[in-house]
Amino acid sequence: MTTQNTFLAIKPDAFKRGDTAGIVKMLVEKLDAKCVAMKVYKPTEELAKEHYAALSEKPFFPDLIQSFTAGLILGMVWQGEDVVAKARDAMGATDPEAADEGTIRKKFGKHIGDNAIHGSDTEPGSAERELKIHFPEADFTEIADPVAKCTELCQAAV
Ligand code: DAT
Ligand code: MG
Repeated sequence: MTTQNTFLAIKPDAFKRGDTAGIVKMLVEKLDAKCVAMKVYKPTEELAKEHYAALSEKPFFPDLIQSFTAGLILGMVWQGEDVVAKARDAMGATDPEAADEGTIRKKFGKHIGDNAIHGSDTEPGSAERELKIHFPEADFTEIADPVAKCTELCQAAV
């Protein structure tokens, strides 16, 4: 078991609903990991297309890019043992209707196109690729209270 980093992001729809702190609280409770970076930003179309490049041939790709660029997101890096898979478990299935009780997408997702949170998948190299896209500065330091930091950043952004 080695320490990993994963990229997680609260998507624009959930950000707009004011769900950021509630989701970060669930990450704190479920991941047993450190949050080492957090920022609020609005993805450009270029960034969104690079982020979701593997899905560019899917019929839902235009809608996906539209929704990911529709507003602010809370991007985060979490670090810990096996954190990529732990975050996928905490998120739940891609479609909130299929997600297990107690998962983030079950609680905060509305439908497959509005599923509240992104997390790197467990394929080798996936998290590293996304971290380079979203956090090229790679300035990672433990955030003592991720919920408080989230509240501070989100209040300042709106
Ligand atoms: P995940 O976000 O669980 O890793 P994914 O990488 O397969 O899922 O897809 C990325 C996003 O694309 C997903 O969060 C929501 C959207 N998406 C996936 N499948 C979809 C579908 N069949 N219809 C509409 N949107 C879809
Ligand atoms: Mg994915």
